[in-house]
Amino acid sequence: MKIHLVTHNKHKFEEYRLLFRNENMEVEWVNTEYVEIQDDDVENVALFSLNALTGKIHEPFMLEDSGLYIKSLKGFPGPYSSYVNRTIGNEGIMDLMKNIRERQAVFVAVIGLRMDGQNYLFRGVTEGKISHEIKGKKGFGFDPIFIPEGSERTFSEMDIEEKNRYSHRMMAFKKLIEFIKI
Ligand code: ITT
Repeated sequence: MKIHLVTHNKHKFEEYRLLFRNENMEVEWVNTEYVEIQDDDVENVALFSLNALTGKIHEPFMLEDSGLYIKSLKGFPGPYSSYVNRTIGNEGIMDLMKNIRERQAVFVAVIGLRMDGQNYLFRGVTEGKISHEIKGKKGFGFDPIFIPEGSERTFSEMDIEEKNRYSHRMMAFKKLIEFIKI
């Protein structure tokens, strides 16, 4: 079975390509424009997008909505991660956290799958912390400021294989694969 992955983000696609390859499955990148609503709940965003794309993309298809939730900032930027990343960026988050010792954060990914005329959601979570400085050159988005639990390095200091061992994306993917393989 080949799954179509709808995303604008080529890094996301690359990470999924390796995850699928390890399962001997193929994923095809669909870089299509679609409206992403803003909602406090990432699951709602994913569901809305699935419905908006139904009939336009070959099934089975999937998309993923993710966000970074920083505990001391009451979960900010969460569902607004994309906007915050584009506007204040990692420097802005470093500034917001300058005098904050509590660095705990979680990365959340929700995969929306459209298969056999139905919608399915799979959530992955990675616990970790916000680094004290921007570090690393690889990856994208908040990778240079996020250190997953079990490591002392940011996602940006890891290659994709290593990031995939810790990531929220991998956690959601594992649930997707378990479901598909039944
Ligand atoms: P889509 O086209 O798939 O929506 P996107 O990059 O807009 O691509 P999201 O809306 O799901 O993806 O991501 C929200 C924000 O969180 C965005 O700014 C990403 O850069 C960031 N993000 C998501 N996953 C990340 C990861 O694994 N590492 C670093 N930043 C990540």
